[in-house]
Parts: sequence; structure tokens; C-alpha cells
Amino acid sequence: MANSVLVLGTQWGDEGKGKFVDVLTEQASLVVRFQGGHNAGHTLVIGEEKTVLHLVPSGVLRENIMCVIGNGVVVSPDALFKEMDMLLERGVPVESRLRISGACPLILPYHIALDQAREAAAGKLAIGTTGRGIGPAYEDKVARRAIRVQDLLTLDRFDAKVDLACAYHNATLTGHGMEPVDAEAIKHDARAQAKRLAPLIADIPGMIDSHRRAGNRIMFEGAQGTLLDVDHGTYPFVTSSNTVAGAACSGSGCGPGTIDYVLGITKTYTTRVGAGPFPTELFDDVGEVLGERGNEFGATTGRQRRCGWFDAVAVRRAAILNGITGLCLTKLDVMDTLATIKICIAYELDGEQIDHPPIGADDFDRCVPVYESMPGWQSDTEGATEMSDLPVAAQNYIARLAELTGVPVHLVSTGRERNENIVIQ
Ligand code: 2SA
Ligand code: MG
Repeated sequence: MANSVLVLGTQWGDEGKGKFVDVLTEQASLVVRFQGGHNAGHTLVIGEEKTVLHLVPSGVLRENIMCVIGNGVVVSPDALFKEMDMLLERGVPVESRLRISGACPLILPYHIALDQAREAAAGKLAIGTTGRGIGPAYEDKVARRAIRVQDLLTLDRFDAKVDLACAYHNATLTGHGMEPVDAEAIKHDARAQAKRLAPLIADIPGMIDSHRRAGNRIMFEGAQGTLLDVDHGTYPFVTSSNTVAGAACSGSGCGPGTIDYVLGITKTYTTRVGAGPFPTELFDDVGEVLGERGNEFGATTGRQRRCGWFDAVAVRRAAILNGITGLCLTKLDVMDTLATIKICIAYELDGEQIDHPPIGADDFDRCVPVYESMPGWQSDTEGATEMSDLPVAAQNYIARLAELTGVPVHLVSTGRERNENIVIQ
């Protein structure tokens, strides 16, 4: 595989990105997160041990790797320290492996309160956010009122910014009948946070550049998925960051030439957590089987994920939006028991067939999937490492997904372990 690789999700998140960042990091020196925050849930399984990461890049379990959190990530110091403590308890020397950009906007208590207040007030129109304050933190960034990691280094100025921000946000909170946030508590907590964060702050664009010049592999780790992109996704049922490939550069501080290969992690069926359009969603036994066999629960919130058939219209669009080089298909074994498998090859909207998703949630919600069916393989594929180990029906399914999405399949994941993969040259 080419030198520097961007790993991202081509659906609504939870495609299995964490596992492949970890696997491909074996030959890398730097792993970069560039968007999202601790709304992400990236699960790694090594032997008997399962590790769920939210903010720390998925390379952290490997020695001799630097993990960096780029400027495009919104950072909750509380969430970061909780995760670092979990890693330290397991003997992972996270402090020596992690660096963070001073330009990351902080997620502070008023962001979390606002996120939850808005969701509660929205009733049926709620987005189903993770309630982690992600949206309000990005709003503050774009409105140029964010308090950033770097601000923790000058606490007197930090305090003044907190006073201003609390005055601004508390007006909204009390307007919603909520308790105002205590500015003094934020300032108090910041003392300890500053001490712990200061040694981790580094010049991330400079680090990426020196690794690139040295010819080292850099891994870029996307969070959420393409259909949750704030511009290209099922707006407004999206997250508040750009999740497409282009965001890797702006969210970390490098040029597009730094990325040699874009790996699109793609589940062999579809899931979504939270509200919003999902044309191939299943409400029957098959949906239940996928959810149970795939253990489809949110890695951050524990929410049950909605499940459905593979949507080739959506993934074909994701291939275009991201310039995907190759697909990595995950969770093939979850479909092992199905007698028939359906694939959505087009949508029907207002009596017409369309081959690309409409703009925005309203029309997306009215799309009816057009399916083709294939026979299932009804045998065990878990742990297969060669294409020839797979039943012919599974091989045909994989070939059809490549054909429909217009992208070659370069990897197939057949289990949670690092070595349960089929590599296709
Ligand atoms: P937010 O909190 O503002 O980003 O929520 C907006 C929408 O983005 C969705 N979203 C996600 N979708 C899938 N996986 C995510 N990470 C966790 C996981 C989620 C969890 O790995 O399972 O545990 O619930 C993630 N993060 C955000 C979210 O559901 C909203 O639809
Ligand atoms: Mg996840």
C-alpha cells in the first residue's frame, strides 16, 4: 500500500475505522486525527482486550508511534484526561505518544449544556446527537469566539475569555430554563488542565512536514462517516465537522499531496445511530439479525444503531466525495446466516429513478430504495484470510459491491482481530 494513508468512513460512521488505523499503523510513524471530537468511538480488539478510543488516535497502542490531535478536532479536556487515564492504567505510555495542536477549540461545560438543551427542546426534530457538545463547540469556532487549547497557556487571558463566553451562553441557557454555567468552576478546573495539557502542545503542521520529508508513513484517521459531513451529508442530520477526505488537510495543517492513498472503510451492510434519513433501513427480522450479530451499539453512548441493507448509491457518492483509492469491506461475517441479500442500486424519488443522493434530508427521506437480490452464502466466513477461503456467493457479493460503487475492494475484514483480514492486491 502507498505511503501515507487516509482512513475514513464511507457511510454513517461505525464502519470499523479504528481497527484499520491500528493495523496499518504497524508501518507508520505518525497518526493524525483531524475532525470531530469525543463523539467518535473507535474500537480496537487485541487478543482478549478491547479498547474504545474517542479522542486519542487509534495508533496509541503501538510503540514508536506519535499520535497527534490536529486543529480540526474539538477537545474536551475532561474527556481527554479520562481517556489518557484509562490508557495509563493499562500500561500505555500515552503522554509520550500524544501531541495536540494549540489551535484545537475547547469543549467547555456550556457547550455540553447547550447541545443537550437544544436536543431536548427539538422534540421530534432532534438530531440524535451524542450530547457531547460537539455542535456548539464548532459554532463557537466559526463565530470566532472559541477558547482554544493554546489559551490555557495564558490563564489571565483565558479567564477573561471564559467570563465573556459564559455571559454570552448563559443568556441562552437561562432562556431555555436551564441552570447557567459557573464561570468560576471553569477557571478553577483550567488550572489543573493547563498543567497537564501544556507539555502535550506541539507544532502539528511542522511535525507532519518533518515526517513527510523523512519519507515516513503518516496515517490520517477520520471520525464519523461521509454521510454525516456537515456539507455533503444528510443535512441537518449530520455532525458539525467536514468528514470528507479534504478535511484531513485543513484539520491538521498539510497539503493534499501529503496523502497518497484514501482507504474507504465500508460496512457490508449499513448502520446509522441518531435520527435522519436512511433509505435501506430494515424494521424486520433481518435488521434484528444484523444488529445482534454485528453488536450494533454506539461505542460512545451505547445507543442501539439502526441497521439496513448495503446502499450502493450512498457509497458510490462517498467514493466521489473522497477520491477513494480502495475500499475496505468490514463485518462480512455478520451476514453469514442470511439466505438472501439485497443491495440498493438506485433510489426512486417522485416516480423517477436517481443514481445519486438528493441534497438535504427532506428529499433524502422520501427516497425509496431500488433493490437487486443475491443469494447469501449461509456459511462461516469469520477469520478467513484468503479470498479463496470465502464461499463463491460471498466472493460474488464483494465483486458486485466493487462494481456498483466504482471502486476496487482492496481489503476485507472478517473479524475483529488485527489479523482477520483478506488483503487483495
Ligand atoms: P454530534 O454529537 O453532534 O456529532 O451528533 C450529530 C450526528 O452525528 C452522529 N455521530 C455518530 N454516528 C456514528 N458514530 C459516532 N460515534 C459513536 C460510535 C456514537 C455513539 O462510534 O458509535 O456511541 O452513539 C458518531 N458521533 C456522532 C450522531 O449520532 C448524530 O446523528
Ligand atoms: Mg464508532
